[in-house]
Amino acid sequence: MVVRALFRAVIMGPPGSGKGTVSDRITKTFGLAHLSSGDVLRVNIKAKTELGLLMKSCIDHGQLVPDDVISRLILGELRNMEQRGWLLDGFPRTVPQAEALDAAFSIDTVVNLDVPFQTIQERLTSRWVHLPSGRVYNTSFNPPKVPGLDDVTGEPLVQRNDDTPETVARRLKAYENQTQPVLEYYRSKGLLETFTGTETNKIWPNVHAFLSRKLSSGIQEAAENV
Ligand code: G5P
Ligand code: MG
Repeated sequence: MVVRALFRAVIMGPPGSGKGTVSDRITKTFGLAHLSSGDVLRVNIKAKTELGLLMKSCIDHGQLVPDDVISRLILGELRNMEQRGWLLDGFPRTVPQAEALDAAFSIDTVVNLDVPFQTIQERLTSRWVHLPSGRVYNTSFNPPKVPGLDDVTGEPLVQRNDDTPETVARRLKAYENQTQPVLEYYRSKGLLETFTGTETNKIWPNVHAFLSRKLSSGIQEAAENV
């Protein structure tokens, strides 16, 4: 049996399902590093890197960026995190990306947030983000302490260019066509754990209980193999 010292997980769900919000709670509770593909792309866009400039129009139009580009970028970031357990958010989003991840790393579990599309559309138009850290707010659900400013740094918050109603509709279409097959891919490997609901605060206790069990069984398994 393979002894796994480091816990490696993926979080999936449609745009606006709460991946960033739940990731923040998971990483704080379980001490995992968080890597969000969307955050990595937005930091590149803000810094006007060559890659950021090339990817900007894809993202602003609600389309996925090419598999080879994002796979190279994310796998490169993960290789710099070899010594840490991590939670991957927003990648993989297509079956070829899932295969590229599988070829490089072994995944312990995939947390899937199953939130209805109607719930999502209202959320995204009231979202504000702190770009350098990826911290996410919402004017009704999770407002910043001072309107328009990040709680930790006091820096200004911005709205994402892809949070307009038309672009959100395109992102949901891309999710249906390109990302839903990834759920089947992980289900067939016995890795998928789905959490259904319309409110993060109700979904979170179930995610917390599941990961607590999963992590403690991993520690026990490792101990039995020493
Ligand atoms: P991203 O950045 O990965 P999406 O579209 O997958 O973007 P997004 O929009 O970041 O996902 P989320 O992280 O699932 O959503 O959700 P969130 O930010 O936590 O919550 C959304 C809002 O709802 C927030 O304001 C939050 O406060 C609020 N909220 C949370 N829970 C509740 C609740 O219970 N109630 C209420 N009322 N509100 C709540 O990807 C962006 C783009 O990058 C490219 C693509 O172009 C993509 O469209 N990209 C990739 N392309 C190809 N391959 C990949 N792997 C790619 N990764 C990124
Ligand atoms: Mg997100």
